[in-house]
Amino acid sequence: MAGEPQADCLFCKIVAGDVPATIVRETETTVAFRDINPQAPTHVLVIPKAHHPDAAALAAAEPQVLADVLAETGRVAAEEKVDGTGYRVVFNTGSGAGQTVFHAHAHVLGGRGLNWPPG
Ligand code: D5M
Repeated sequence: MAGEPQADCLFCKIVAGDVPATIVRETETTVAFRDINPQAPTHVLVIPKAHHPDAAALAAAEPQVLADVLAETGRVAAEEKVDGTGYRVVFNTGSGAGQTVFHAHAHVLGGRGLNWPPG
């Protein structure tokens, strides 16, 4: 069923506490933790606790939780003190766009200059 934990999902295991992560924020519906392979001085992932394979699926199934994820990206940016200089929120969606973990997640990247367009 949509939203149920998936046994083979790495981020569901982080939500369950079965895989360790450096958690920086948690709400009723979301978890934020540091990316294991940071691409910027601040690189935090914000995920819904519920399992949805990507942001589009999350938007379709639980739009309020997607709003919660987005609200959390702003709070992470403020706590990491990158909101003043600027930061980027990215949802890689589909393997062609670089998505490797198929549990919806927002990347929050900041703390250095960010080029546009992205690669
Ligand atoms: O982003 C998936 C991201 O997930 C990628 O930047 C690495 C990160 N990752 C993978 N495993 C872990 C663990 N165990 N902890 C923290 N971060 C992790 P994507 O947009 O799917 O390419």
